[in-house]
Amino acid sequence: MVTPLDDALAGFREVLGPEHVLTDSDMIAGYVRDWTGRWTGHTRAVVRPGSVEEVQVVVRICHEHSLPLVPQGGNTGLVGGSIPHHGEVVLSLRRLDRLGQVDEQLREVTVGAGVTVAALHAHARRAGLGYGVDLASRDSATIGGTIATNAGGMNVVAHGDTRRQVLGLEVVLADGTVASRLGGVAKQSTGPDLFQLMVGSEGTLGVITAARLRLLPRLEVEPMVILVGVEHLSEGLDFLASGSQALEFFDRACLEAVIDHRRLPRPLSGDHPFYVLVETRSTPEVPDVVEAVVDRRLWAYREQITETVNQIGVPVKLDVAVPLGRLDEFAAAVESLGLEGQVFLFGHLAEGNFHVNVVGNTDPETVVDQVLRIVVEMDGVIASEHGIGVVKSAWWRASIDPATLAVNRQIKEAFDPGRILNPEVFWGG
Ligand code: FAD
Ligand code: 2HG
Ligand code: ZN
Repeated sequence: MVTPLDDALAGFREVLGPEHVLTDSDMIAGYVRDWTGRWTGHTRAVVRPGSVEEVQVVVRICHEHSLPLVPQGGNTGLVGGSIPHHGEVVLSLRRLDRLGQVDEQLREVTVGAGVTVAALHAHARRAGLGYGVDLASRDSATIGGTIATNAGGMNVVAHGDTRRQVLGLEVVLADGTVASRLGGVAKQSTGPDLFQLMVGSEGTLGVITAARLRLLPRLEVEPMVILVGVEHLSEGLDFLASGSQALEFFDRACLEAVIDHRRLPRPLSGDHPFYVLVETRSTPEVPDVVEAVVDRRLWAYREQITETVNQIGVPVKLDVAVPLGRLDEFAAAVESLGLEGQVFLFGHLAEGNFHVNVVGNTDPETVVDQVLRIVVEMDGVIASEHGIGVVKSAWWRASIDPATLAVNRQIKEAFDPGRILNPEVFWGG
């Protein structure tokens, strides 16, 4: 008997060519497992369109056969939102990697959704410009994925999150039609902005195929990077000088793990509960009581934490933020939970962001509940930059106000009445 899926697969092959419809289990393994190794899904097919027209055909076929699909970029997402949990078709956008010509006057560029963040940086640099978002997953994370998750990264304090860089998008909607705004006009006031709704929608409202992005002038002065040992995280905020490009932190457990597993030298002679990393173009005042060192290579201690934690074991990851006045209170509250396993705290200090990583814990759901309860009690946010995915969908529905939740339901219904676009994210579980 020919099933709707068999019929759809035949349609995909006809349009994309069999080489871009992967069904072999070895070939699809890297698309069904998330980056941390916490989730492994399953699918009959990974489809790899090479143009917006091909994306349209794939989505239209899924629409006609009521087949759910999961859009996927670099598969570096950390909330379980990029893999097929229930046999969804995986729609890989990596082949949409066209780099448009940089408009040096407007400082803008149009790129395909599958362009990596690193490739965009290199492209902008060749035109004497820069891109405002940078993150350690830059070699794999795609522009489409970073828009779909509203990624933050290391330079939010200076340039804002991904949303701030997006001027327009091209999006394939759930029925296969295309909505597009990629024109290079600096300002417009033409009604509600459908494209900004796509930012942070995690593949649940449309498939992003291209983006018009803001670029930055490159500054001639090389920033300096300073690492400071502190007793309390709140002391780190003193280093938030004008001209700060980044203000990051990690705890003792992170430093020891990175030194151990990545064979890096100890950066400071003393042992401190927390370490604050500042990248700045102006010289901040470092009080005599703290130990500090200046060197560009210091970024390695912060950027290599995620990979190091994965080397130690499969982590439970939480990405939250609390008001800046409550940093020490939050760190103490997490410690007082006495969580089973190894706990690592690090994050983007300037945004009150904490990445709470726990390895060797036998009850991940309880860790999520305990930490998120503290966050909500402290008026924080349960997802600071990685998104909701599957890991926080129930918490998201329970913790946002009922009116906002109701509007979100209506938006989902309007964009995706057949519920084929990444159905597990936000609404599953
Ligand atoms: P994927 O993982 O493939 O997908 C993520 C989500 O976006 C999924 O819900 C997917 O369905 C959706 N999606 C992907 N592409 C599209 C598209 N074209 N259209 C519609 N929906 C789409 N994140 C940060 O915010 N800041 C950091 O500093 C940071 N550092 C990281 C460091 C490491 C080492 C790693 C592994 C991850 C890090 N991340 C960070 C998380 C991750 O890189 C980001 O969430 C990134 O935005 C995901 O991009 P991606 O292309 O890999 O998307
Ligand atoms: C970072 O800031 C990333 O390094 C990853 O957002 C965080 O691994 C994590 O939990
Ligand atoms: Zn982060």
